[in-house]
Amino acid sequence: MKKTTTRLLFAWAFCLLFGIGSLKGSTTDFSPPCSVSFTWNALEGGMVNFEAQAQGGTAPYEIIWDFGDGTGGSGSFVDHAYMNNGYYEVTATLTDQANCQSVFSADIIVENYNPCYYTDCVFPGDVNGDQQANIYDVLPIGIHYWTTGPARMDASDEWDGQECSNWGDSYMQGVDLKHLDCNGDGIIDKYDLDAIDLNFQMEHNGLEPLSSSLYDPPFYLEFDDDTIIVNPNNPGLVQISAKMMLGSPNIPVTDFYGMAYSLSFDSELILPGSVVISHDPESFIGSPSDLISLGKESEPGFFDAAVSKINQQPVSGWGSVARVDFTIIGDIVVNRSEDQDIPMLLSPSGITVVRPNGSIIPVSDHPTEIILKLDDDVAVQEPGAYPSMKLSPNPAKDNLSLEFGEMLEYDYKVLDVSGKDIKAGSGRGSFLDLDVSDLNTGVYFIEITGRKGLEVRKFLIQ
Ligand SMILES: [Ca+2]
Ligand SMILES: [Ca+2]
Repeated sequence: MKKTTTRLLFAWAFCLLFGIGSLKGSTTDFSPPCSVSFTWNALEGGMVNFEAQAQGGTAPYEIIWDFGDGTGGSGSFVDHAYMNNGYYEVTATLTDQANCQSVFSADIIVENYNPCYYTDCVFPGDVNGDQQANIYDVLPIGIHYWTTGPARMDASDEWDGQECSNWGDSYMQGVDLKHLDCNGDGIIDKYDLDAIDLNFQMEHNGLEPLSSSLYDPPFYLEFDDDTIIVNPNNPGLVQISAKMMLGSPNIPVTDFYGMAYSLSFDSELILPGSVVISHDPESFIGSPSDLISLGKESEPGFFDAAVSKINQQPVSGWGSVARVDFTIIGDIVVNRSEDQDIPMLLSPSGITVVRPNGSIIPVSDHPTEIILKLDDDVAVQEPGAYPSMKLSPNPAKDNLSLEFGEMLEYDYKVLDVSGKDIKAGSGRGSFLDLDVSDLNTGVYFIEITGRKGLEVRKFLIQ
C-alpha cells in the first residue's frame, strides 16, 4: 500500500513536471510490479498524440487506451482525433507477460478542434479548391448557375473553413458543388461572386501559361487609334477605351461559355483604380442580363477579370467580349517623353476560356502596343515666376512639400482638374508643408502667388 502511494506521488510529480492533467486512476500491483503512465501533446485540429511510459513488470507490454469519447486504441504511441472540444478522461491499461496490470487515467483538454482538419470545408470564394479565391473561381459558378443543394449552417463570406454537407455532385475537377455556393444560401448564383470579391487574391507568378498556337483563336485589345496625343502644357488625365477581342473571322471561337484572364499594364502611366472592364452590349457572347462578371485591380499593374454565361447555352463567333476603360496620367507622359514617343504595352495573360462542360478552349493571347505622343503643335509654356520651386513627393498621399528656394510671402491655392478651389491659405517662409490627406485620388494644381508673380504646378494624389 505504501508502495502504491509512493508511485502515485511519483506520477503526480511527473504530471506537474511535464505539464499534464490531473491523475485520476490508481495502479494495481501483481508480482513482479508494473506501472504505466502517459503524456500527451495536442496537435492541430483536435488531434492528440499520446505516449505511454511503462515501468517494471515483464516486457513486452500490451497497452489498451480508452480515449474518453467512446473510442479506444492500443499501443504505446497513439494519435487520436477528437471531433469536439472539451474535457476527456483518458485511461491507459497496461498488461505485461506475467499478467501484471496497471491502470492510469488523466483528464485532457481539447481546445483546437477544427472540422476542416478532417472534412472538406468550404472557404468562401475558393470555388475550385486551389486554396485561393480568384478570377478563375467565377467560371464554375456560371457553369452550374441556379443549381441548388443544402444550405450551410452559420454561413458567412468570411475567409475561414466552414463545415457543410456535401451536395453529392461535383463539377469536373472533382470538387463538391457545395464549394460553388460561396454564401451558403443553398443556391449557386451571382450573389456567390461577393465572397470571391471579398477574399480576392492573386499570385501572378503562379499562373501556368496555357499551351496555345497561332491556329487558336486570338485574344487581344483593340484601340480605335493606336496613337494617343498628349498636350504638353495641359496634360491632365487622358481617358482611353478599347475592346477586348476574342477570335477572328478566320479563327472564330466555338462553344464559348465563359472566360477569365488578367490584363497587365504600366502602373505608373495608368491612374490607379481607373481600369474598368464592362460588358459590351453589342458582344457576340450575349447581353449583360445573360452574363455574370467580376473584375479587380488585383495589384499595381494587373487587372483580373472574368465573364461567364449563365444559361448553359454556348455561343460561337468572334469579336468584342468586353470594353476596357482606363485613364492615362498625362504628366507622367510629359516627364518620361524627353522628345521621344512612349510605347505603352497592354498584355492579356493567364487566359482560360471554357465550354459549358468546363473543358478548356485553347486561345492565344497577344499584347497590344499603343504610342503616347506629345502634341508637336503646342509650344511649351514659359516658366512661372518661381521656376526653382520644388514639389515633393509627386504623386503624394498625405503630405505635399513645396520648397521655394527663397524666402517668400505667398498665397497658395489648390484646385482640382475642373479648376474648382479645394483649399487656400497664405504664409511666409522658404517652404510650405501642406496636409493633403483629405484629397481624393486624382490630379490637382497648386498655385503659389508671391511678389514676383504666379507659379502653377500639377500634382497627383494616389
Ligand atoms: Ca480557387
Ligand atoms: Ca449561394
